[in-house]
Amino acid sequence: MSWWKNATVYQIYPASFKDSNGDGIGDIPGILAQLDYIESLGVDAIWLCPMYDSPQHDMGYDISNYEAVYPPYGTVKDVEALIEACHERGMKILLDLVINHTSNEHAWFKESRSSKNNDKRDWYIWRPAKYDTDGTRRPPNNWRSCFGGSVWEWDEETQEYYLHLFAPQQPDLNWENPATRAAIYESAMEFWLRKGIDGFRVDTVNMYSKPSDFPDAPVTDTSLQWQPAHHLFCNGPRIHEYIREMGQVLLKYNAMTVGELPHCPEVEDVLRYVSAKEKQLSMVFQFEIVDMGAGQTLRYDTVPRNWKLPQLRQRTLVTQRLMDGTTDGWSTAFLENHDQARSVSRWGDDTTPELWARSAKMLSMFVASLSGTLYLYQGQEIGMVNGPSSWPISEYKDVESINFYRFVRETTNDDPIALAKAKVALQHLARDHARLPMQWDGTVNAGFTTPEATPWMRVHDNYQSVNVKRQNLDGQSILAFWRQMLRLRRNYPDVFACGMFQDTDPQGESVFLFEKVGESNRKLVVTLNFTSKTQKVDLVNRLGRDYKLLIQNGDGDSLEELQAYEGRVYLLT
Ligand code: ISL
Ligand code: CA
Repeated sequence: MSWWKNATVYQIYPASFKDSNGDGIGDIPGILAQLDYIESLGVDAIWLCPMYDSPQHDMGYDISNYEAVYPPYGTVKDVEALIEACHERGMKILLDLVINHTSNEHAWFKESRSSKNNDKRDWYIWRPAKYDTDGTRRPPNNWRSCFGGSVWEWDEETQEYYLHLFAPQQPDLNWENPATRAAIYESAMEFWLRKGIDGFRVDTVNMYSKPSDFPDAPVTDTSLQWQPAHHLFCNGPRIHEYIREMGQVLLKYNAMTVGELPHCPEVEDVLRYVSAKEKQLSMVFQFEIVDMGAGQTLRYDTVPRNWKLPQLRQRTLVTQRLMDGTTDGWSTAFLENHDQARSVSRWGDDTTPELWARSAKMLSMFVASLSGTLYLYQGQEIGMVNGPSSWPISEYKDVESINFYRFVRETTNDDPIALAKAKVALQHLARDHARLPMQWDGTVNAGFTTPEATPWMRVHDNYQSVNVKRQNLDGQSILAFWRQMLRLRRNYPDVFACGMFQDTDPQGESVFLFEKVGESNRKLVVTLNFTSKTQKVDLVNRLGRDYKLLIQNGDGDSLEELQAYEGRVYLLT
C-alpha cells in the first residue's frame, strides 16, 4: 500500500513556525531545529508552504524563481538538509507546487511583457482591450479576481491586458502552450523531485485550463462591478489532459500529490481527479467543510458562526463518500490550513479555558476519526485560537483581508456599521489567524523569535497560557491528546484511515454520532457534542456489550448524556 494512505501530514508555514536568527521571520534552519518535536507528534510527513524566492505579495504564492529559496528563509542547501533530516527520521517531505501563476517578477513574465513579439509572450494570457463607442477602454470580460477587482491588468507598454485570477502581481501562466508546460515541469517540479522530495501539495489544481473565449460571467450581484466566475475558470475544458500529463512526470519519481480543489462539490467530478486508474492526483483537498459559514460571493461578507450541525454532517459525508468502498478514490481530512481561521474558534469554543480545551480535543477526535489522509496544521495541536477581537485592523497583513476591508471602505463610504461588521467577519474567518507566530513557550515573543526581535506578525496575547512547552509538561493537554489520537490512528488503520463512514443519526442538531466500519466488521463509534450544553444520547443500544472506550476528552461515563463539547471514541469488536 502507498505510504500516504495511512499517513498524517503536518503542515508548516515557514514565515511563522520558528525563527533561528532573530530577524522576526521564520526560516528553514528553524524548522530543522524543531524536527524532533514534529516527529514526537507521531506524524509521517511534513508539507512546507512555499519557501521559493518571491516578492511576497501573497506570502510566497507569487514565485519569482522556482529554483531558489526566499533568502530570509535560507538557501537551497538548507532545504536539501531538511529533506535529508526528514528522511533520516523516516519522515516524508512535500513541497507546495504553485503553477497556475508566477510572480510578475519571474524572468518568464518579464520577458513576456517586454514586447508582443517576445518568444515568451504566449507563456502568459494576453488579450486586447474592448472599447465602448465613446472610446472608454474595458477589460476583455467581467470576471472578479479571487482577491477582488478585475482579473485583468492593463500593460501600458504593450497595450494589452494580462490575466491574473489572484493579485495583479500573480499573472496566470498559459497552459495551452506546450513549451510553457514543459518549462513548468522542469523548473517547478523536476528540479525538486531530483533532490528527493516525496511529493507536492498542488496549489489551485483545477484552475489551469480557461475557456479560450473568456465569456462574461452572469451578473449574480448587480452591486458588484466584477462578477464571480469560478464556474468558468475552475475545472476548465482541458484540465484533465494537463493533470494527466503532469501525472506522468510525477510517476517517474513515484511522487504523491494532494491537489487543492476549490469549487468542485460533486463527487463524480472529484473522482475524475483522484480515481486511481486516472493517474492524475493521489488525493485532493475539498472545501466543503472549511467553506462553511463563509459568504457566498465575497468570502468575508458573513457573520460569525453562521452554520448548523446538519450542514457539517452533510459536508463531511461528501468528502467521506470517496471512501465508501464503491470508488477507487482516496480522501483527505483537515480542519485547518494557512488559508483558514483556527478550528477551535470556528467550530469549538474559545471563550473559557475549560471549554477551549474540551472543544479542541473534541475537534481532534472528529477530524482524526475521518477516513483518508489526515492533515494537521501547525499550532492546531496546541489549540491555537484566532487573533483577539481587540486588535486593530492594522494587524491584518493578508492581501485578501486588506483588499476586502478596502473594498468595504470604498463601497460604503466608510460607513461605521459596515466597517464594524467587516472587522467582526475578519476576526472570525480571515486567513491571518493561521499565520500568527507559533507559540513555543511563555517567554516574550513566545519563543518564536528572540525577545528583542519584532515578529513579522504580532504574537497572540495568550502565548503565556497556550504554548508547546506548557502542554508538553501536562498529560491532560490538547497536545498530549493529539499525540494519543495519532497513535490510535496508527494502531487501527482499518477503522480510522480506511474505514467506511456512516452517519447514523443525520438529523442530529447537537451531537454528531457516526460509525466507521473496518475489517471483519470491526467498528468505531464516534460521538461528539458540538454544543456548550449537556445533551442526551442513547449509547446503550448503540454500543451493545463488546465495546472498548479508546479515547475521551473528559471523565464522563454516562451512556445517556454528554457534557458540553464532550466526545468519545469507542471500538466495537
Ligand atoms: O477561490 C478562492 C477565493 O475566491 C479560494 O478558494 C482559492 O481558490 C484558494 O484560496 C486558493 O488558495 C491557494 O492559492 C492562492 C494562495 O493565496 C493561497 O494561500 C493558496 O492556498 C493563490 O496562490
Ligand atoms: Ca529568520
